[in-house]
Amino acid sequence: MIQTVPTHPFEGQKPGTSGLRKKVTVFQQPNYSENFIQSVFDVARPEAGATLVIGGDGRFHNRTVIQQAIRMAAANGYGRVLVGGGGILSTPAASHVIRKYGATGGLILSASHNPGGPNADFGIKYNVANGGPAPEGVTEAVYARTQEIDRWLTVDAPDIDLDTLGTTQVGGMTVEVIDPVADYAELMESLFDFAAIRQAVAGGFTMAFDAMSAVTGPYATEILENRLGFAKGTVRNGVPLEDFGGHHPDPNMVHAKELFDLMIGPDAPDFGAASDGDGDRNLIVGRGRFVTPSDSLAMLAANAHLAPGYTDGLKGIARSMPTSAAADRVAEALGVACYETPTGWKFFGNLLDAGMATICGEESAGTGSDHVREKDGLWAVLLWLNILAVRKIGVDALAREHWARFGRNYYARHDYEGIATAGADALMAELKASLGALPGKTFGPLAAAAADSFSYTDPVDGSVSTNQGIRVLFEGGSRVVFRLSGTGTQGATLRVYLERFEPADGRIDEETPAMLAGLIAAAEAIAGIARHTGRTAPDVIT
Ligand code: G16
Repeated sequence: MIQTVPTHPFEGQKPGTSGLRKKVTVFQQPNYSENFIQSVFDVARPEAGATLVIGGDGRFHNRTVIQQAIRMAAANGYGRVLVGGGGILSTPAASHVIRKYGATGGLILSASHNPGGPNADFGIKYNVANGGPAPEGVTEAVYARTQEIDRWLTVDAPDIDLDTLGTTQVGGMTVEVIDPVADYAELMESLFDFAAIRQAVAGGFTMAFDAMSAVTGPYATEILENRLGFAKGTVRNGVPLEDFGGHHPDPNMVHAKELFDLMIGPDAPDFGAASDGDGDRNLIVGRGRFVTPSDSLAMLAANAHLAPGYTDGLKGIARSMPTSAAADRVAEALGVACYETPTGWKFFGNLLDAGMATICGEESAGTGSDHVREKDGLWAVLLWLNILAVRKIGVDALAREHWARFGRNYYARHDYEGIATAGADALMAELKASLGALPGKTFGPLAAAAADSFSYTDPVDGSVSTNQGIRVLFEGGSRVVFRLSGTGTQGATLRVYLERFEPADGRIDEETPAMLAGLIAAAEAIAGIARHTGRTAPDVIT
């Protein structure tokens, strides 16, 4: 059946770093989701019989869009859809399923760490055959298609039962409802030394994992409690809820405060971790020791060879530009390349496919490797557990040892959320115009050494991405970076990334806020944040 779009309902938004993200009410408009999904299919042009993976983070509206997408896939010539039981597939699990079963792509229904519920956010991401987010060429083509589309295709078929594993037919297409956890758990077991972790657990090693009522609950329960032997209750908020229990499923010190408070309090277990809405982000906090995502990347890279999946060492490390340079020092010590990419996981895909990098990370709590083509929250947790179990060391001791060898990059990100777009644009434009005058200027004890607008040339396909954030580098390796978010759903979000480097023989045992005070003042002097945004303090500090 061909459905003709009566008017043009698409409130255009260039798909950002993670697909299309809007309020649920926007997706509920007639033709809205269908228009976007059809545009994806029109661009993907699946060969007859191709396999499509569908799953989401369980948020409100997930099941509705899954049923729509299944009928549309049948009408668009797909031969098989693999859909996660209950409509569930974490983003990294979806990436793995796409790769493992040779699918041509997958629809991941999630607004990641944004809140869920009838009045909150929803999203649709399209991943391609390598399991990774659609590259810019594809997202641009999908966007262009949404601007001209005038019909979508569907078949007349009832909803399928998403809660019973097994195979059914929809309009001549096979739909398999698969166990969302099994393939992923098997992959993790192949990468990590589960026996060593089990032994540590048997020896009294304890942890708390906060699934934030989001998608990782079933994965964490199966892997941590059932397979690794952690006590029942180790996984908290382990049942995915459509509104994430009213919380913001973003694993940082603000939104995972309960876990954070536990870990710095007197009853802390040995290890604490959390993941986000769709399971690709991670928070790592040891007893009394928060590990910044940038440090986590560096520490994992320095010790990855202790896990069976990485015994051959790393081919290279990649980090997004705003992520601290801690990983660069590890790469140097290992004698491998370190790539600096724009923000967004899709930029790692080519490096991973080409075998140029093994481990990647972003300051926004994303870490992962070439095992899939997405960042992977539980993967990071398991690599940490593997390293701690083999080395018989705690998080704090490992961090201190790391800094004593490589030096320490004190780090924080200040977010100014929901600011007026005009003010945000003016701030960036003014900043860009002033870059030439910055080198040589001093801000208290800080002397600016260089400043630029970051652009990236992909070493694999030569594509160029410009305007990826403003970098101001100071003498001695400290930095401030200014960037506008590409994933917000209201107004603009300004991100200010602050990084102070202290060499191994410097002040490596101080409190972060005090160490960054000078940089915060410099950022204000350089960019006029209060003048442009009307804000004197950030909304979120991570
Ligand atoms: C933010 C982060 C990025 C991340 C992106 C998507 O983007 O800063 O590092 O890649 O979210 O993350 P997720 O896949 O978890 O939604 P932005 O543009 O808002 O800074």
